[in-house]
Amino acid sequence: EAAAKAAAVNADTGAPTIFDKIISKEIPANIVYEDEAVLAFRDKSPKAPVHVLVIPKSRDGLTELGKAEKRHEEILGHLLYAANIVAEKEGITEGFRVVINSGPSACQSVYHLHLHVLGGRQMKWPPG
Ligand code: DGP
Repeated sequence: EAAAKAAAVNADTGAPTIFDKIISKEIPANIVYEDEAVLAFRDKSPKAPVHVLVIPKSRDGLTELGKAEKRHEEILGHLLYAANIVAEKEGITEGFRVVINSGPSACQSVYHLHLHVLGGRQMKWPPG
């Protein structure tokens, strides 16, 4: 099954990810918001009419949320606040969802912490 396959294939190795190349603008991304600490860009495989990823520009050990330490509190708050700025900019104020997949069992595939901001359609609960 898909989750088991992802768990087998993807694990946190600490290696650089594709997001480093997006941050350095080496590969293009459709950027919707940026400030000194975070970058928000459209997911290349959108799961909703609005699907934006919000990432810290400096990974600083935050390969996944499960690796968060006390020193990351400020950037974690900054990311969540930026998610709301993205939602406002995208006009999905009637409702949106923020998702963080942490680790293989959650199907995380890119090991640079990222928030998914999803909206523009009715969401279902519980997620799969
Ligand atoms: P996750 O499964 O939570 O690790 O989500 C990773 C997301 O990253 C996934 O929805 C697809 C997206 N993604 C992967 N590579 C790229 C890329 O090169 N560009 C963009 N825009 N999104 C990417």
